[in-house]
Amino acid sequence: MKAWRVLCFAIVIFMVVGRGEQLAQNFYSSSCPNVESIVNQTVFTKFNQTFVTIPATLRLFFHDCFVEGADASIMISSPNGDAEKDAPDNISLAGDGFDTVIKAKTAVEAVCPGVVSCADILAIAARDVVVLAGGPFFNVELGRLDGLISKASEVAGNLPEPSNNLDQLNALFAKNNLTQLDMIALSGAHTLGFSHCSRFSNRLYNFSSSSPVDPSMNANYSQQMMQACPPNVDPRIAVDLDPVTPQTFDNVYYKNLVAGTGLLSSDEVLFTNPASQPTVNDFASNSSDFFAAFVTAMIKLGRVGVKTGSQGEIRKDCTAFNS
Ligand code: HEM
Ligand SMILES: *[C@@H]1O[C@H](CO)[C@@H](O)[C@H](O)[C@H]1NC(C)=O
Ligand SMILES: *[C@@H]1O[C@H](CO)[C@@H](O)[C@H](O)[C@H]1NC(C)=O
Ligand SMILES: *[C@@H]1O[C@H](CO)[C@@H](O)[C@H](O)[C@H]1NC(C)=O
Ligand SMILES: *[C@@H]1O[C@H](CO)[C@@H](O)[C@H](O)[C@H]1NC(C)=O
Ligand SMILES: *[C@@H]1O[C@H](CO)[C@@H](O)[C@H](O)[C@H]1NC(C)=O
Ligand SMILES: *[C@@H]1O[C@H](CO)[C@@H](O)[C@H](O)[C@H]1NC(C)=O
Ligand SMILES: CC(=O)N[C@H]1CO[C@H](CO)[C@@H](O)[C@@H]1O
Repeated sequence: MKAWRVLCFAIVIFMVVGRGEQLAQNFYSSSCPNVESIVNQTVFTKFNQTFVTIPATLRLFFHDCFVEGADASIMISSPNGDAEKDAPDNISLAGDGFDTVIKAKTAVEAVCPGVVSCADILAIAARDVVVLAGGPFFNVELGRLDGLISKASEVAGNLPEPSNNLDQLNALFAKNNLTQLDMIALSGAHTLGFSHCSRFSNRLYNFSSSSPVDPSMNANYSQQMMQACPPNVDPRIAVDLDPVTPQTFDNVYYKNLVAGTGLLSSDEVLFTNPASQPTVNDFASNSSDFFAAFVTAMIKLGRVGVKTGSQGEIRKDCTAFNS
């Protein structure tokens, strides 16, 4: 009799304390059972309009998770221009990623109003774009709340820079509970999308010398990049991060690193540093090892800084805090 009460009490406590803290694949199975197919539908429609949907959404998820956690803080628009998305690093966040989440939220709200967080919609959409590009399917953990903080000033120092060395990359990912293996696998997202010339032109030009600055870049590739990105190039010009299969989620990114055709210094360093080279070699030769490591790392990325209880809310509009 008494043990029963204690057990019931324990269960109630667990339900209250544990609520939201534990992400679950079936989180919306009774409150919004079709959420994943609704998001998938929106992502597919948007992808059918523009391929940029894919890299834009994947990168948006990464930036969201690394600043204030996986809580859709990146989605907030501030009238003062001081939200996370307003930080200098944002310039390159393609608008199509934001648009994908906003459209999916509208579609989800029409069916299950006030139930599904923007953070979860972004996590589902990020998985869907990976699948659309030919990458691995995986079940997404759900149950995040949307955050209550979004500050441009918090971005600096929390996102990796293309000039980072291996130790710097590892330190930044470790802060987010991600290992070097996770970091190398997630960098494989650069099998898709573009980089603006300014993010790697320091690898091409040394104005007091005619030889390419960065000897780890394949000489033919650096010639091509110098043509694509001449000095004083229009700052809007961007080139494929994966020059071989830019629209396919595959392990060619790692083959490129082995060949010296990684575009960013932070990409190529994964091969040139002996501490990470064995993993790059493995992913370059074994696509299923890459896919498995990528899935593991994406799930861990989605657990970063998850908000619970009074730390969050289910936003009505992904771009504004509930008032
Ligand atoms: C490891 C450290 C990383 C660094 C230093 C880095 C840096 C960059 C830079 C400089 C760009 C080019 C932005 C531009 O000029 O438009 C870029 C693009 C991109 N990044 Fe990363 N990134 C890193 C990790 C990641 C991760 C973990 C993901 C996702 C899982 C990711 C996804 C992407 C995607 C998809 C693009 C292409 C965006 C587009 O075409 O719109 N990156 N990244
Ligand atoms: C894809 O786009 C084409 C036109 O570009 C349109 O005819 C078709 O209905 C679209 N399909 C979906 C599923 O949105
Ligand atoms: C999205 O839906 C399409 C069919 O409409 C399906 O082929 C695809 O596997 C779905 N993607 C995901 C990630 O569930
Ligand atoms: C640029 O070239 C000059 C002359 O060859 C050399 O002294 C200098 O170290 C180079 N700078 C970089 C960043 O490679
Ligand atoms: C550059 O291209 C030429 C001609 O295709 C080839 O012979 C040479 O091996 C390439 N060099 C490098 C460093 O890949
Ligand atoms: C890839 O690695 C796995 C073990 O991680 C192994 O079972 C598989 O045979 C390897 N595939 C290839 C093509 O080497
Ligand atoms: C990392 O994991 C620890 C232990 O689970 C957790 O307390 C911490 O909040 C996590 N950090 C982030 C940034 O998610
Ligand atoms: C696309 C976008 O929102 N760009 C903004 C990024 O932030 C700078 C300020 O740092 C704004 O000037 C851009 O308009």
